[in-house]
Amino acid sequence: MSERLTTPDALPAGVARPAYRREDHGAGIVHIGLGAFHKAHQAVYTDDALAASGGDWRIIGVSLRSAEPSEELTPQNGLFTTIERSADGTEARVIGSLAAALCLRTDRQAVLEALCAPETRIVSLTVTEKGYGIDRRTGGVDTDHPAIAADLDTPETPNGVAGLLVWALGRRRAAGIAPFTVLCCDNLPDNGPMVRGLFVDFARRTDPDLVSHIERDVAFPATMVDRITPARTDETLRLAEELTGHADAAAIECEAFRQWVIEDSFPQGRPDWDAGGALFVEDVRPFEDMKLRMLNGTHSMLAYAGFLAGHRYVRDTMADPGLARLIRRHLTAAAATLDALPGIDLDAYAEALAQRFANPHLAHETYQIAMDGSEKMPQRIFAPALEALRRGQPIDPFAFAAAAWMRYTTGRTDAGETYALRDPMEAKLKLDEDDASADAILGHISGLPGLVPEALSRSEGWQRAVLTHLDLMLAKGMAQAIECASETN
Ligand code: CS2
Repeated sequence: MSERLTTPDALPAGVARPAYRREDHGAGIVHIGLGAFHKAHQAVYTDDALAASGGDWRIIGVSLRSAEPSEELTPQNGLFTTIERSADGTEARVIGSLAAALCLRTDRQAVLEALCAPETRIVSLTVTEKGYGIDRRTGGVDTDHPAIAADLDTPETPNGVAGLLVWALGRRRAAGIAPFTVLCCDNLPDNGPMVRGLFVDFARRTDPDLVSHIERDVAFPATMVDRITPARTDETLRLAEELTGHADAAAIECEAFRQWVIEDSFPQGRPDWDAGGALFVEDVRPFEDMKLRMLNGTHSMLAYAGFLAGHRYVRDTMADPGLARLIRRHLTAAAATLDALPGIDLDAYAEALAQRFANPHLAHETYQIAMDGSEKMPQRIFAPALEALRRGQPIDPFAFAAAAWMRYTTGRTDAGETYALRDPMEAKLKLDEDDASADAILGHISGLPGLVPEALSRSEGWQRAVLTHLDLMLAKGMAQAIECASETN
């Protein structure tokens, strides 16, 4: 076993490393959700910003529950390797922007202090769609969400995102410290305003005096984030060791492509993320819609259809001629629901996505993307389906995607093997009987509150299209349903 990665000094020539002295830069960001995506994305942009323009902008990474990230990173002084994998090759880069890695459960005091510190000017978030506890119907808190329910009960000892940050904003205000900017980096539509709505509602229920402060003084810039980052495997760690000559328990792998579009609203300042290629714009919404509908929507479709057709990785779905046709069809249909975006060629974007999905060096599991469908389908599939309906454009691609997801919620493959849905609504989504009809499944899921928009369910064309696909998927299996759908279009 090689020596553990603890300093950027003794790395082989081909490995990029922080182009700045880490100890010269203090921390200015607390990031919540210390997973692979943060390490592949915001941490890399911040590394570029520190190298280009300096500043006290290193990141204190926090995971809310799992102590694993801090156990991996702390012995490495926060250093970790990103392995970029593309058709052009495999490149390792050691990232230095993390100043510390903490876990709320085990380092509670240190986390609370970091959130209240005047030096902390940004709190960024990647806690996944389900991490927030947003009631999509009201935009406020979902009182059934475990962390929301617990924190509403005991707001002085918060453990969830809303509870923790509203508490910290209250503390800062009482101490006369300017609020931090809240930077949501999850794949939610209009993510900044969405999180503001959540925090405002949480404050209304726990600390009403804080409501106008949050509404008036706290910035919640919206963002579009993008970098395909598969879950780490033993192969990732092996590759990291081979490339860097060091054992790295915190290494991750990702594609070479990355994109970040951010609303430029940072009253307390921000790192020079432009240096890493981030695009600052006034209105992020069109970029978010483009990415959520084209990349993520297609991802969800190919994940459900692909998983059930026996394809383990995204790259395998692109090697299945029928499914590849459906993937391209979905990209086109999703693009047709968007307004023109100055400077963006949607055909070229679609083509680039197809190439990214086909990346032969990325082992991105369809089962990983299939997770949390109830949190993803509304913005990825149902919103563009409604828009297509409104514009009189084809809805069949979205109906196919919806049917594939509904088929997936049965928790059984065509061969009869069972699998966990890994969805916070797992118990509600699944029907009791194993051989439920397409009609019964569609009726049941359409009836669950806050999931399928009513305007969509009321459309006869939509119902008919979903039923046709779902029926075929149940009767003939996913492989045949893919074949059939890809031939008729
Ligand atoms: C994926 C995303 O797992 C998923 O739901 O669609 O994680 C996707 O890989 C990223 O958004 C890419 O930026």
